[in-house]
Amino acid sequence: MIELIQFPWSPFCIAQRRILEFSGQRFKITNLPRTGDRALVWKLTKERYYGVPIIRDGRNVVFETGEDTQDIAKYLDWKFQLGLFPAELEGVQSVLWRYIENEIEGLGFKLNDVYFREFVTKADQLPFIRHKERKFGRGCIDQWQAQQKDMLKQLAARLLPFEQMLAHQPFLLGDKPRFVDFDLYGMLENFLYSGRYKLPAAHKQIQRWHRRMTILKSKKTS
Ligand SMILES: N[C@@H](CCC(=O)N[C@@H](CS)C(=O)NCC(=O)O)C(=O)O
Repeated sequence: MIELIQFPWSPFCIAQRRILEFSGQRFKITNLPRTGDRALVWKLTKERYYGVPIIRDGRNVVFETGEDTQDIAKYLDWKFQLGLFPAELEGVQSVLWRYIENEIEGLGFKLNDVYFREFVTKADQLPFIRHKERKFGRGCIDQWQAQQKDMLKQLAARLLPFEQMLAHQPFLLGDKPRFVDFDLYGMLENFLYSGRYKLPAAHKQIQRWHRRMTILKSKKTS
C-alpha cells in the first residue's frame, strides 16, 4: 500500500493526499512526529531529501528531485492512470504550477501561519518558529499578522485568473481535473487550514470548484 509521509497542513502534502484520495486506491498516511524531525524522510530517501511530502510504494521511495518538479504527482498519475498530465497540456501546466506554488502558496501559508499556535502542538512550536524565522527573519509571523488584511486582498487579486478560467469550464483546463487543479486545491486548503478564513467572497466560481474538488473521485474507480 502506498504511504504518504507528510505534515497535515502542508500545501504540497495536501495536493498529493487529494490525488491519492481521487485515485480511489487505499493508502496510508504517516505524519512526521514533530515539525523539526525529518529523520524518517532522511532515512527513507537514503539521506538525499528532508522535505515533505514523500511517498513510499513498496521498495520505491519518491521525492521531488528539483524545485519545480512534480515527481510524486507524475508517479501517482502513471501508476493509477489518472490523466493528470496529458502531453498536450504539459507546457501550460508547468507555467501554471509555478504561479500556483509561488504566488498563491507564498501568501496562503503566511496567512495560515498567523494562527500556527492553533494547529501546531505546544512541543512543536519552538522548532516551527525557528524554522520560519531562519528563512524569513525574526518576528516574521507577527509581521504577517500585521499585513493580514493586505495579504488577503492580494490573494483575492492573484486568484482572479482562476476565477476567469472557471467561468467557462468546470476545471482549470477543461472538463477534466488535471494536476494544476489538485495543486491549487492543496495551496488553498493550506490557506484555509486554521479554519479562520473563507475563500474570497467575490470568487464564486472558485468556491464551486473548491466544493467539487473536495469530493471528486476518479471515474476509473467510482
Ligand atoms: N516543490 C516541493 C516543495 C515541498 C516543500 O516546500 N515542502 C516543505 C513543507 S510545506 C518542506 O518540507 N520544506 C523543507 C523544510 O521544511 O525543511 C513539492 O512540491 O513537494
